Amino acid sequence: MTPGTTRVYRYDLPLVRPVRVAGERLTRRQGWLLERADADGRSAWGEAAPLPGFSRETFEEAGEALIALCGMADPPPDAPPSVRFALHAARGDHPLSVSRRVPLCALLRGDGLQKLTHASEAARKGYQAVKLKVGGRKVGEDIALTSDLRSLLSVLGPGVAVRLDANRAWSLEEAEFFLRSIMEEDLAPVVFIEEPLKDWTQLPELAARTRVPLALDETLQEVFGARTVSRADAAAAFQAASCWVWKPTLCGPCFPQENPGLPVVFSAAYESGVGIAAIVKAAGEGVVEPLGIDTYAALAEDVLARRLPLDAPEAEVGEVLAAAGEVDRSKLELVYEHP
Ligand code: OSB
Ligand code: MG
Repeated sequence: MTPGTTRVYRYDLPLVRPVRVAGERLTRRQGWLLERADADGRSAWGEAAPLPGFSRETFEEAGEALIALCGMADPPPDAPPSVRFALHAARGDHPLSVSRRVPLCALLRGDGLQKLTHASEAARKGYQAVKLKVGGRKVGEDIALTSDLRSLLSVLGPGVAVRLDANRAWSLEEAEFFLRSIMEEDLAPVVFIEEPLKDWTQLPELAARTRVPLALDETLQEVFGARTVSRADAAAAFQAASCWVWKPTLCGPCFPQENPGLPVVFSAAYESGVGIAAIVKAAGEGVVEPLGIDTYAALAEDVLARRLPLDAPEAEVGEVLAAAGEVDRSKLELVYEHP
């Protein structure tokens, strides 16, 4: 690589409205950007933005690790996942196919009624998938809302798939009750439920008792991101899963060999446009499942000069990467520069 300049910046962006993640209430989003400028002045960017409530590394720890490691081409495997993601993206290698279109999933927002309104708009616009968060209300209310959503979609947009995500809210009994209740109906399809169980080691038992496909998210973060669970210990849960939800900020950038050919959903954790574009780029290299990057809509401002073109059922990888190349440095605070 031509010698150039490496810079680390801090950003702090307002959200459209506060978001609840893992019991934390976020009103702003903070993170770090890495810029590698080559001798010709071309820059490649990466982002390290640990998500409070999810990431094990703190914001400060990520910044320190990014500055310590930013000279390396390949970070050590035990570096924080958000930092590994930033370093990988800032390598700036070209994607295999920039002209590719990737489908997007709409993350349903607001209270119950607003979620249904959002879903009907998404169906009208042609989205193939919508995602409903469950587990945060009484199980009976979740069953009713899921049923209302699926009834609506079965009328409005045949072909709109429903994704559910319980973020490990339930006991085995609660999850079984919920999944059996929603299995009885013949409505818009539930393609998977992410992480229904408080105790992820019971996933094989739940899979044996129910038929709704199970997707892994937090379990992958623990195995590949935080590395608090060994691959061997996760083997049975991997077997029970029908889909992997992969968040590069929380799992690390590189999709592991262990995936036994299951569908992969690339997903976001409220990154800025720089991180979101890196996810689109990774997904554009082969994945066809609708991307879970609608967290981008929660940002009231971005670090980019113009917003990424993601407010549609599909995104063009090349257009997203072009927009992500124009970083607005007035939104950034320079914290490190070398040489
Ligand atoms: O559990 O999937 C999650 C965003 C931040 C933290 C956790 C999660 C999410 C999302 C992203 O749901 C949106 C998506 O995956 O479609
Ligand atoms: Mg999830």
